Amino acid sequence: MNLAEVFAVRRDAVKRRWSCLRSGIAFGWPFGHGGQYFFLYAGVFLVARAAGRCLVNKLTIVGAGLVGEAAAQIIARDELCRELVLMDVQGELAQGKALDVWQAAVESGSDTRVVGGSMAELLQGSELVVITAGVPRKPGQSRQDVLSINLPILDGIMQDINRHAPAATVLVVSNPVDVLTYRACSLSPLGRGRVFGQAGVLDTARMKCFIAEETGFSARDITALVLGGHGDSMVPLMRYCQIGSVPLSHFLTDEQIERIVERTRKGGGEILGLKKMGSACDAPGVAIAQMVDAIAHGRNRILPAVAVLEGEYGRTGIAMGVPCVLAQEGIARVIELPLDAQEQAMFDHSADQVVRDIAEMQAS
Ligand code: LAC
Repeated sequence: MNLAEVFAVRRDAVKRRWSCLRSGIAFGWPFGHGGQYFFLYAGVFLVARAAGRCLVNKLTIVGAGLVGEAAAQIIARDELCRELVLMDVQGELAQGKALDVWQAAVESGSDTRVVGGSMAELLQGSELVVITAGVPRKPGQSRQDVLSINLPILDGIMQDINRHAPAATVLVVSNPVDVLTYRACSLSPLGRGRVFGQAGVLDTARMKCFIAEETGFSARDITALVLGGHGDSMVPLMRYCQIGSVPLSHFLTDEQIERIVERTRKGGGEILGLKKMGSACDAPGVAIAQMVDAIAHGRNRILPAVAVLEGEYGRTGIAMGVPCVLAQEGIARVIELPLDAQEQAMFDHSADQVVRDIAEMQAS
């Protein structure tokens, strides 16, 4: 089902409930004002629910590993779609996790249905597909080191999407995410607005966390921004970070800020080094769910996303983290921020690394 059809379904649901509301008021008439008001309030509630609930009918997460499962839990709990599919080459594992996630969601009062399996046909009718499949890096490896394993996996998934869910918006999460997003976009007819990646929401969350730790202030009041490739050369833009609308430099010294920048750049590696058996999964899961929420509700949020650049920041033929307007249709706009000379140099350094990684992918 494409988005226009989803809207048609929502419109019909609203219409049906509106007509029930009118019949309810008529039915309540003989019971006096009490009866009418009861049906009026119940009807308004149902119409509002029909209009405002999740706009995604079917969402598939390909890859039922720890990140896919963490994202699934939030997506199902928050009813961000009606039907959630967990797909994995290990079909029974996906089925088991789907049951577990579904039962947890039911406990939270959610009506999202969750199914699992391995068959590509499960993608049929998906409006949004999140790709988390592939191997995570091991301690000491860079994200690019898992390219040779994850590239053929992504290629196969894109083939399945093009066959079974050709109109689906695609959110790439598997690493190396910049390279794989570029690849996915080049394999899809939908363009960069509908095929993009997640990295910056996670990197920004990490930076907010470190700023909260260093200052002792509530993370709620912290706004932050990380651009560039999802690697150790990512670009935390400290000039755009604020706490309660006050620039960060008001509270922290240059040395403290530099420490936060370094820790953010290596945030994924820090967790991997400690866990040893696997990389981060909970925060990436929340980051995915935030992007899905922005799409499902058409919120027009400004979030960093891995986007194919078409001249922005002086770059083409590359995908990397930039601030975007995330709307119902996907990326509605890439926001080009004015960078000072130092920021532009950091951005270029990060972009050059991604260019090398993409060249390696193309040569393989
Ligand atoms: C991280 C991996 C998931 O940054 O890319 O934790």
